[in-house]
Amino acid sequence: MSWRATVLSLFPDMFPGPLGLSLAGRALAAGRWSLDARDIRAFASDRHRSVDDTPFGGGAGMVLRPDVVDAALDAAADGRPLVYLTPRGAPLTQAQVRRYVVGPGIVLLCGRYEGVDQRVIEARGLQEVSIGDYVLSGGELAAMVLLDAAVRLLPGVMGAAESAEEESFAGGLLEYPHYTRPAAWRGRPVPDVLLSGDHGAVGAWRKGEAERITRERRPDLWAAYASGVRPPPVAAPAGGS
Ligand code: 9D3
Repeated sequence: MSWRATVLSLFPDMFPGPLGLSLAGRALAAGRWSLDARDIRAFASDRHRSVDDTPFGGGAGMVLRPDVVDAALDAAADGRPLVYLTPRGAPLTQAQVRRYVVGPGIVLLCGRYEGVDQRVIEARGLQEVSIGDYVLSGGELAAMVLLDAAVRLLPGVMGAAESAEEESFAGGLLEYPHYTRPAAWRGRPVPDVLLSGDHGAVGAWRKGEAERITRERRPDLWAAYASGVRPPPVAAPAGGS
């Protein structure tokens, strides 16, 4: 009984896309999660198979019909959260991704055009989620982003080493810089402390760099960190070896 993702889209052929490769693709092949991308157009009821219509009140573009979207949701709904990807949704967070992952899976509705009729959003209690303040051409890439973030957290998908690293990183700071061989490259040496073998000094240097980078790039994260607020520790998954 693995984690199940159903995607409702007018472009189901976009899936699995990048989710069929690398970490997510290996987990998919291993049966740790499943992906079912369905065509919303299959739920159209008229002979022209229309899924959208002009907005009441006028204005540009088209709106997805509530009856068609409702039929598509009916065919997928089984208690999993129903999430509508939309630029006006609540910003996706790592905490929300963790909540999705501890459940049985997710149903993702991808918008196109101007969006979905408001009545079906309310009638089905859709959770509206955005992946950030920039404009995409549809919800499909946003759905893939959410699924990529979720799948890597499923038990057994990431190695134990990476999972442990994730925990130690969860300190509310951005990552420190990384270096590997060669020790000098194009006249740029690796910081001496990293070659010193002094693990205490290395740790202190990395913490200082993480703090500097966070202060420079993310004043929001820096303010929380500097005020002493720490992200809550992430619970270990049940049933892991
Ligand atoms: C031209 C229509 N826009 C008026 C301001 C609204 C609009 C609707 C749908 C703009 C883009 C889209 C398509 N985007 C998504 O479906 C989407 C999205 C996004 O664009 N940014 C961040 N997260 C998301 S989640 C879904």
